[in-house]
Amino acid sequence: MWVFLQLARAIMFSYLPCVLTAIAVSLVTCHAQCKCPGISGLLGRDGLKGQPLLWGLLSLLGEQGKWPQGLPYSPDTELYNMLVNLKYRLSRLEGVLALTGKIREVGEKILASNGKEVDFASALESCEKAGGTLAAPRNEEENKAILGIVKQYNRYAYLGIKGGETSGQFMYIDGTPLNYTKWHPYEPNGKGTEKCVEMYADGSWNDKKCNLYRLTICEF
Ligand code: MMA
Ligand code: CA
Repeated sequence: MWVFLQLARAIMFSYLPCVLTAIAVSLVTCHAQCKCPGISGLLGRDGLKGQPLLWGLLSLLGEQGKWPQGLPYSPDTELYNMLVNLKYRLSRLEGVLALTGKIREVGEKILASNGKEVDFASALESCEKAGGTLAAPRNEEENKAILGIVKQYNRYAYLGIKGGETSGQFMYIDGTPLNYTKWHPYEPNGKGTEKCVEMYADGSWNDKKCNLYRLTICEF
């Protein structure tokens, strides 16, 4: 009911042209899969800035009739618009980077390679310098996404997994135990002499010495 009252008020206060433009723009901007937020994207557009009534109406309707994820109602329209607009711009940037093969998104992870083949320590260092770490698959889906990059460059890659100094057990870089493995048959076979792990071109893993040159794939 409140929605309709607001809508009536919006029309009365001659927001109608703006609403129509908003709908038109959303139809044009929203592509097949509609990854971009139609309404929330528009909220950040200049045309709708500083129009609390319309903003309230649109955000009440939300993206799928819900509040935009993680953003509580705030009377601070400018700040809210800015955040929603940032989310929208970020999702477009991700679209560009994914389209051009610069990144792969899997769940919450973003995967990327600099295309360089270096030893394990250098690979890890360049990932950390960029604010990430070496990619370590935690499930089949992530393993497939990393494999996609291995195939893209046609190079084996070091994974963010290491054999422990004392236990010899393989762990993630942060020292936590593996919750998923994809060892190639008869691997790991290095008996502690191969402390790093490489991904083969079929996505399976081999324990391997750390001083070889392997593709750097980072996760963020
Ligand atoms: C190499 C080396 C090992 C791997 C075997 C598999 C000969 O050693 O890559 O890590 O386990 O090949 O045959
Ligand atoms: Ca091995």
